[in-house]
Amino acid sequence: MLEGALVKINSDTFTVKVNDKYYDCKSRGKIRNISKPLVGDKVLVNLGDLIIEDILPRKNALDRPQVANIDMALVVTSLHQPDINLTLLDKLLTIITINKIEPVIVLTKRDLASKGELKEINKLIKYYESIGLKVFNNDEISKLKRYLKGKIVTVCGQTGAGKSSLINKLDKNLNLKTDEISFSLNRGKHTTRIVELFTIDDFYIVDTPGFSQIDLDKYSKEDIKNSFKEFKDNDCYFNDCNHLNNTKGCKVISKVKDGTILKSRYDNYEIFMKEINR
Ligand SMILES: Nc1nc2c(ncn2[C@@H]2O[C@H](COP(=O)(O)OP(=O)(O)O)[C@@H](O)[C@H]2O)c(=O)[nH]1
Ligand SMILES: [Mg+2]
Ligand SMILES: [Zn+2]
Repeated sequence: MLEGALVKINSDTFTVKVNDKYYDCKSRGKIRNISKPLVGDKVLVNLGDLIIEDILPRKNALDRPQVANIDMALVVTSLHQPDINLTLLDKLLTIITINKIEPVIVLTKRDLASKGELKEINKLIKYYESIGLKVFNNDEISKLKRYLKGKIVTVCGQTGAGKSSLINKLDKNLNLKTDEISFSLNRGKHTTRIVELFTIDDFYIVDTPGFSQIDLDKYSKEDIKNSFKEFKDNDCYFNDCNHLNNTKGCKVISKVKDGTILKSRYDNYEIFMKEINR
């Protein structure tokens, strides 16, 4: 058996890259307790009968998009069409961080924003950078490429934000369809959803259809709290302070009041904490 990378799933055909060659394989079905291999999985294949025999332990696995072993996620965020949605942005940052993936913000459609809006956006960018995030514009392609070197990358963000367009800019040969409502082919009985990891220069990237609804159900309040990096190292009166009420000397809340912590970040934190009941 040989080790390879699962780079494409088209219905029940799994394309595995072994030593730079591609093999279309089938899966044996349930492997240990994993129901289905995911794009990004490292797998052991039997090249005699083209069967995936085993899935190596995963670093992480996401539901939306369905991918494994991701190092970085580009949170593609348009300023207009669709309008920037800070709650969705923060939610994606939270989910990605909890899954031990580095989130990277990529802003698109700056050309559709007014001067005044760009001024506000620049303030936002400064804030996100101050909490340790990388922020790129979708025209900073060579800079972005250098940052993705050696990584397995996914894109995420709303439908229409410019994810496929961005990947096309990263690799001029790809020609991914843009403006696609859905990745489904053969609508109807046999709906096929293709997930594919593209090799570009020295990194891998997977395109995914967009979404606007995601839920935080499977995460805990502790996870959510820890994903807000700027809330850490604030010695609130209570060590286990959830930063949700102001009566007991909460340093986070006082920093929101004095503007050190961005109000929208705190508001979204409150929304997420209310959304889950654990
Ligand atoms: N004005 C403008 N349009 C863009 C930009 N990036 C992408 N688009 C357009 O936005 C639409 C949706 O892009 P697409 O890449 O399909 O979005 P996806 O759904 O996130 O994959 C397409 O018509 C693109 O041409 C941008 O920076 N500026
Ligand atoms: Mg797309
Ligand atoms: Zn607190």
